[in-house]
Amino acid sequence: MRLDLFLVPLGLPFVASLRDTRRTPEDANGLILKLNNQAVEALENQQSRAERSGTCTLANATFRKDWALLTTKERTSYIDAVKCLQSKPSKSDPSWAPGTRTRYDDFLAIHIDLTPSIHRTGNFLTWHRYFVWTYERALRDECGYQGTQPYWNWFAHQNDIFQSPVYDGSPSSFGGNGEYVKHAGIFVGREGIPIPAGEGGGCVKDGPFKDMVVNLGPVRPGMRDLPISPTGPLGYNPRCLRRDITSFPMRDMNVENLFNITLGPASHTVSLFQDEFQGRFPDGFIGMHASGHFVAGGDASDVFSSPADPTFFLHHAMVDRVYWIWQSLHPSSAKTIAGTITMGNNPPSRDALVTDLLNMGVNAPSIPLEDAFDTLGDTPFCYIYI
Ligand SMILES: [Cu+2]
Repeated sequence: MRLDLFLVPLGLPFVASLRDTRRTPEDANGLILKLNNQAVEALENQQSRAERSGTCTLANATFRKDWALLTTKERTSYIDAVKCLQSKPSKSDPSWAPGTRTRYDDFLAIHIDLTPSIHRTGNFLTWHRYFVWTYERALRDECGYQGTQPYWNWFAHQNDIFQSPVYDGSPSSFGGNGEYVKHAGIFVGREGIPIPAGEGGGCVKDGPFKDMVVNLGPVRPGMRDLPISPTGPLGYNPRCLRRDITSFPMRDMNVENLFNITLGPASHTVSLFQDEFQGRFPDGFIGMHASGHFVAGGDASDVFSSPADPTFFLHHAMVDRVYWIWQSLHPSSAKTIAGTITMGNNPPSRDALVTDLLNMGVNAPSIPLEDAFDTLGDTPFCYIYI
């Protein structure tokens, strides 16, 4: 595919760097780095033209970084903080979520409970932005973590996911594959796009989360051989963390799809952007957001209980990074939303509003959706991606 055919006129400041982008269209990793730089430049330009204001600026924002670029010590401190959250007692009301035992479960529980109203909805991007930020804050405030929320760069180690520092099974990773369990494969969405079974499927067998106990779910696992929780979506169902890591969904993490949603035809409106990003399952297109979940298989393949796998938060930081890039490069659309308040508008519902509240349960106060548009300014947030 010739990417230059998709180039669309943008503001003048971008022209030179876009030409530069055009010269390396074969490499998604090269493209995302250039886009990230352009996003920072765009924010700088907005700031210098006084189009941006507020207490958080580029000068005092924190940086969210690629997991691969953290030192071993930094990775270990993040992992230690996650394990700390998994050891602190839950704050959730047991009459609402009887299965929660830990602070980590409090995050899993609110995601399970709200799943039908936070995916393929008008609030998908902003709700998950606030969710990841709230988790980052809990790691820092409740578990002494000094760093920022890292992201999993999808565009490295695509052909050999087991070499990724996220999944290489080392003590400074999130562990590798599950034990081999024969199963019928993994299926995406109600449409059931098939992903072939890999060499895992059972309990994660190495790394820091080998003995992790998952207390809630599964609710609707894509790996359909996983038994659904007998105690209901928020009931107590302790078990190991399961994975079937596969490179198969990485085929959608390519330069064409990245270009399409950031600069190409699918970048022109938030509706096109988010739909293409989340996948078009009836067309058999998994898309980058869903693909990142299905790489890990197992518990991560369940749209409800995917945060059971701690890699969820690295994956969703990357989703947020792409959203942040798109917003920076498309300032006139950056504060728009599209979609309703039910998953894929099923059942049919009203349009989402920027005044709708983003609900984090016990994890943080609810905020209006419009307060989550910007990661700088006068919002709860104060970060950029590098
Ligand atoms: Cu989600």
